Amino acid sequence: MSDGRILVIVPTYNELENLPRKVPLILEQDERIDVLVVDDASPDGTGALADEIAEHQARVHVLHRGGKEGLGPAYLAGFRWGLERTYELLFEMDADISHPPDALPTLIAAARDHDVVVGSRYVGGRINVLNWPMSRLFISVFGSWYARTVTRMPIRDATGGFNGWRREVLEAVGLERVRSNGYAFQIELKFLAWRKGFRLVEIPILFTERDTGESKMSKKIVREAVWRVWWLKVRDLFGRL
Ligand SMILES: Nc1nc2c(ncn2[C@@H]2O[C@H](COP(=O)(O)OP(=O)(O)O)[C@@H](O)[C@H]2O)c(=O)[nH]1
Ligand SMILES: [Mg+2]
Repeated sequence: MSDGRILVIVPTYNELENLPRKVPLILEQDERIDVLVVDDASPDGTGALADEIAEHQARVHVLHRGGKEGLGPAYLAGFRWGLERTYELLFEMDADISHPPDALPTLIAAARDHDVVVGSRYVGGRINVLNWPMSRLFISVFGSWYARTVTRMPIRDATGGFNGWRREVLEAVGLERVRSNGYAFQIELKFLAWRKGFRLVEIPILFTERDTGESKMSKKIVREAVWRVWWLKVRDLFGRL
């Protein structure tokens, strides 16, 4: 990363309370940062609130989509929006409090000599998660182990959603081939970058469960991740990446 512009993409679905808290915290981390909110027509009016924030803050942009299509398609739309402009580093980040904005400067600095910076809950010999029930923690830790074992990708937090991508990575992986929708989306994108030979690094972050609003995690999202890693592996074996 040189002095290039940075885009932090925040997908939203019913995040009325979280969004206005989160956006200023992101912007204050670095003056090169712009925020793009990608809202899937949230019934609670998050999209309209995002427009209002953008009206008062030139560094905030909003992409409205027709309906809830999942995290993957929302991020793909956000990445395309950023790549059409001059952003050099593009981040994914939840609208809730779970991904700490004050980790951004460390992640941005790490992107100077890496292509993908992964905000990771599971490096440094610790599990850095606060306020998750054991069941959720188990799914996440087991899921990361499972993804790592099946794909052989040396990333401990494969499903994590707080990641920064240098523009060249997103241009090289071929976003049009990305199919995953939920957590599998995070695994797929990291896997593609890794297989293309890009340099990934995990930086420890402390993940705190949201204090307001609802998680969109579902059994369907977990089921998708379970079969997708095999789909990735097979596609790779047949040289179709
Ligand atoms: N645009 C859009 N955002 C979504 C969708 N599903 C989840 N999100 C957002 O993606 C982020 C992560 O989802 P979240 O429910 O926090 O999942 P969790 O952190 O795994 O519990 C949050 O900012 C959500 O509002 C979706 O279908 N479309
Ligand atoms: Mg979340």
